[in-house]
Amino acid sequence: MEYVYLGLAVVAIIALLWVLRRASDSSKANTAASVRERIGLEEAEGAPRRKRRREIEAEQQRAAEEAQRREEEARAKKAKPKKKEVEEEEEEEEVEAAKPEAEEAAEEAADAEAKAAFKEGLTKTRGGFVARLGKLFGRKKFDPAQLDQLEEVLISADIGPRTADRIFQAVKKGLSKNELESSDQIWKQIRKTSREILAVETPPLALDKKPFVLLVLGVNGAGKTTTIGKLAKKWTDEGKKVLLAAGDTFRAAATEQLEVWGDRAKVPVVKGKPKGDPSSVVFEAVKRGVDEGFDVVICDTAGRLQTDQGLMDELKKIRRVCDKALPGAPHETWMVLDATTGQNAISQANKFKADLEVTGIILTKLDGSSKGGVVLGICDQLKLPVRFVGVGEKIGDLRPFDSAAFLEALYADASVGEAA
Ligand SMILES: Nc1nc2c(ncn2[C@@H]2O[C@H](COP(=O)(O)OP(=O)(O)OP(=O)(O)O)[C@@H](O)[C@H]2O)c(=O)[nH]1
Ligand SMILES: [Mg+2]
Repeated sequence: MEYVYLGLAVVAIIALLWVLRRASDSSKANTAASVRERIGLEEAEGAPRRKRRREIEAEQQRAAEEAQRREEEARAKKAKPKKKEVEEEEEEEEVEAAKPEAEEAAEEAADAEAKAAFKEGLTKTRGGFVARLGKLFGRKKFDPAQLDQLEEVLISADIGPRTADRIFQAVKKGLSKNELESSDQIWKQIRKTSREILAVETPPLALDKKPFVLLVLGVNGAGKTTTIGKLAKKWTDEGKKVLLAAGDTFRAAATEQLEVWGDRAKVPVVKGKPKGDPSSVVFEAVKRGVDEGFDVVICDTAGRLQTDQGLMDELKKIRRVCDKALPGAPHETWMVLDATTGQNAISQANKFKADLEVTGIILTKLDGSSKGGVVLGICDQLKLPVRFVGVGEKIGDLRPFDSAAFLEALYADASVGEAA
């Protein structure tokens, strides 16, 4: 009996142990899940995964949209550039077509402006010897017996006796007996000869030199400093970097006068000491022009008479010093002549030219002169090109010399309509 009880007890214990083990297993599983849930592990690991998946999906969506957008753009571009290209081509064609037109219009405007300026500037000259010629050849038919009067008028024209004779002989010997009876033919011959006289060889300005050095000289009060101011403005407006040299250390206030023009043209001025050596001012200016990359250096000088040997030698020294500072400089030496002085200007220039290798002329004060015909004498006797003409005291009153416009203006009242 004892053995039966013992057996039952063992079975009961085994059954109990089995039940306990099952209970323990299920409790372990529940606890782990709840703990993981409680500490948020499930959330912490699951959320990013879900988030990444969402992000990946969003990225894929964006990529698809981007690809579609690019494709649409590419399609649109294929159609658009054609239109754009056509428009651009059309625009280019229009610009090309408009360019010569614009240039032509600008040239015409400049021509008209030059003609008007010359016409205005030569008013007094036209009222002088040209008016007297007009009286002589006023009628269609001319009496050759009056030919001597033509010589007289030409001599009084202040163009120099040699030039007066050249024109006179061209009429007298160049025309037939019949032609000499026609005022129109005589006017034609005067114009033709004047045109030949003005056809002086004019080499292009070497403004491409770096810097282009210009020496300006002439007698007292001719208009050197004023012209330098006008040139500085003109070339600055054309985009050049201009420097001025106050080489007139002789006359009190000459440097200040140049500085005033420098301010107006907005260009710097190299100056020296009063009564100092003008050569050293010019040397310093040319050196600075080279070192600082100026395009143009214009050197003013003191006014002097061609008869003053000391002052003429000073100009020679200035020239030598220019060449030391920049071999080849000065590239041009321009003589400023006052148109109101008439043929005196020609004899002055002859002496300067012989001593100083003058390469060009600037004729000032044409606006106030009745002796504008002196241009004919200058070109005929000096064989120097007239580069510019001063037609007033203001900074813009400078015109490039245009022989055709000049002759047209000079003989504007002549009876023959044909352009000179
Ligand atoms: N009407 C007129 N006057 C001018 C012209 N050019 C210069 N002048 C005047 O002429 C006078 C003399 O001009 P400046 O430039 O001082 O002459 P300059 O040759 O430098 O004189 P110096 O330095 O004394 O030798 C001034 O009163 C200028 O206004 C011009 O084209 N027309
Ligand atoms: Mg001066």
